[in-house]
Amino acid sequence: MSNIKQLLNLENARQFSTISLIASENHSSNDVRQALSSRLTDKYAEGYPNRRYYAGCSLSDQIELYAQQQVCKLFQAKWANVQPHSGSQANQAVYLALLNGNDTILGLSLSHGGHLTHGFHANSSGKLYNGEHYMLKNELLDMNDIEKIAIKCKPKLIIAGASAYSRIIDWQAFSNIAKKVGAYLLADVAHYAGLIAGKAYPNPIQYADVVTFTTHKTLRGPRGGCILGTCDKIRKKIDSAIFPGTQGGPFMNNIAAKAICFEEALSLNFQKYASQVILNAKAMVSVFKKNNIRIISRDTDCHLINLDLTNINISGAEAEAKLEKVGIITNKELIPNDSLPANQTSGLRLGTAAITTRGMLEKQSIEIAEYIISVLKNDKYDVNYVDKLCKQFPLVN
Ligand code: DSN
Repeated sequence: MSNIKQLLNLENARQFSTISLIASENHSSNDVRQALSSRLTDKYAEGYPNRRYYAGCSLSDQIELYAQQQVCKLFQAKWANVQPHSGSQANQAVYLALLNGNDTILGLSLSHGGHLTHGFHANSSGKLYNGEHYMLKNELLDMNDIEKIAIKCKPKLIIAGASAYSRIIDWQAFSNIAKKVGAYLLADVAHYAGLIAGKAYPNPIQYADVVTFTTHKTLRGPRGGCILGTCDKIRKKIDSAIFPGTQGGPFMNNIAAKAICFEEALSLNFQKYASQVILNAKAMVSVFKKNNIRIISRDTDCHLINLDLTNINISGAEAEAKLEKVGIITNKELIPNDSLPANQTSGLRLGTAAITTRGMLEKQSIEIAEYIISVLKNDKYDVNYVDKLCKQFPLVN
């Protein structure tokens, strides 16, 4: 058994020498990772800026206020809570703030691309609250259908957002439905946050009562969560739901790293990055379509591509394993109305956030998609392709 330092070095080497197409992963900058390993990891700062339960927090206060200011600027929000340790804890705090036990929440079904925390029965969101779900219709969000379901189940909170939906989400239409049925609207933009920050995907801030997201996916920051809003009354409830409601001391090293990621995302370069992420995903889609591999929801408007592998007679689990052997890291994914169970799946989810961080453009995206098809179909392929590509596009920052 290797010691932990060896294992860390091996993980470094793994990331350098493989291509991550996991839609929820990215490669953070050196500055972000340096903040994570800073001495702030040692600091206790329970509470909020200027209202802490420990001494020695004046620098922590400045860092947290700066992170809040940067993220508000990035998303045009009025307030931010940058303390959530994860996206799940951000959502948990929203529910604690706005709901009573057993209230109804309405979100996209997990089996159609939703998230565990959107009311799935085995998650606390489905145990403590009554989780109702809408499904995709013809593999798209159908706002008329969602409205009918909302009228019928009278949710106290509607969740818009997904883990595996590749098209534009109509935030305004969700807001209209929420208003009509007297529900709060939560926009969970974990997947789309970086694209929204880079002005390449619509921002829900003016339509949702609360916006939650993770900072480590398309936003390319440290692993963590964040909550935004525009209404002061809701802010108070959210702040107390995070601390003391669901969390103790904030991870100040993580908050500093979030501040750096928000700063990075405010740059013009990040806007170029966000647009390129989508161009790369679209380039891949064109190759899959040409090769008769069905794209769930027909196309992509973001970093995400969901493939239906039925036409090439391979399950998502088999495809994931086969691709990992050649250095391409992906994840199996249920497709809507999948005939296979969740540990097999008929689908594979891909995302272009991490390869775009490495500097890859449409040309490489097309090549990678063609390579994936050859591997999955057992056609002839160059076993050294990934290694060469990784050397050509190293992790530099
Ligand atoms: N597990 C994340 C994803 O892969 O989409 C969501 O939390």
